[in-house]
Amino acid sequence: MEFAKYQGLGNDFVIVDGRSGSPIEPNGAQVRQLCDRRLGIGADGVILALPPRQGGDLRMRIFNGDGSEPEMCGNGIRCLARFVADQHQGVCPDTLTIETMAGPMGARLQDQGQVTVDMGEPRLEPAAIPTTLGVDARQVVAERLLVIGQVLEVTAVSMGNPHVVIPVADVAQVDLEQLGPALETHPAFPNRTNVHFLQVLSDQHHRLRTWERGVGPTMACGTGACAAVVAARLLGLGQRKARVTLPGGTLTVHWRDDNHVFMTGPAQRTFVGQVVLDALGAEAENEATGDTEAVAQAKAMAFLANTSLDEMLELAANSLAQRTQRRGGPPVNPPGEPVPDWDHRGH
Ligand code: ZDP
Repeated sequence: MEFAKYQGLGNDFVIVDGRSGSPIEPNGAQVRQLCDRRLGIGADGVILALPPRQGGDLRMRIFNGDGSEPEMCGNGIRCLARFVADQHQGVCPDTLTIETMAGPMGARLQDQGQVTVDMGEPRLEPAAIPTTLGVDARQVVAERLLVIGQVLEVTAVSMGNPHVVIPVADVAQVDLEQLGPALETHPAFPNRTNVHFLQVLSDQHHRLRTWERGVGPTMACGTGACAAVVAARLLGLGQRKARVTLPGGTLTVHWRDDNHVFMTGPAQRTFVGQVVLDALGAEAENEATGDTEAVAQAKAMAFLANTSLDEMLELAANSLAQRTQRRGGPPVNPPGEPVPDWDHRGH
């Protein structure tokens, strides 16, 4: 199968052209392996270019590295627009309408490898995120949330996909590996969420560190940069137009007065090649369904993040008691009583 690799600020994607020929439908295991930097090609996600359904130029599907399918992807859509332009031998229209699960997005090819995307309108209602925070509110701004023993003030924005933004004094001090997954899988976000820590450099320039849903820490997140500018504005920390500096570089975001968010940044082809799909079947054979592992992992993370040590010990004790009783052994002793030596009775 032929593929191209593109990157935008170090957020990298395998792009497969499914605009002609038979439809392609990768399973979760195949996506994970394509994204694996040793067992496959290596990428943060896989993007499919597909024929349009609603009068656009093409349709985009995107998969995260864990095999899950998000609604939208900002860096990915810039990469896809550049991919389409690179495929064109002759003149390519400089504006493309790309259909996504979050609606049609307009992408304009600019000079010097830059692409501007009309990312549509942010959604702020709790149900649109979705989140259980601020149920009766119109928006979720600086809501307090307990995450692994810390109270964080989170602002939630949907750019088609869910984001939470947390202002901090210094993003370098944030323990992303701990807080990222705990927030991603927090029960307050039923579809999980992308997580961003925001440092205000000025009212027109922010620094962002991202933990992406279904991926982990990435060099950049386009939808996240848009969500961050919207959140900063809602919090009174920034203007509607601002630069956002991510580990991989800087995007320009403009939340216009007509409520549309425009994002400008680079997109670049890094290589093209062929991948042997037969070699990608191995992991798939060991799994009943593509999503099982991702979902199980998310549940485990949520459990770990949101269960106290005492609760875990109690659960473990209960489950030991149940298993012991199923095996016909004596009930497990309440704490403080001596443990009988029943294991030698032929178990
Ligand atoms: O919403 C999600 O699950 C994200 N991981 C999708 C990918 C977002 C992306 N990094 C972006 O730039 O918007 C591609």
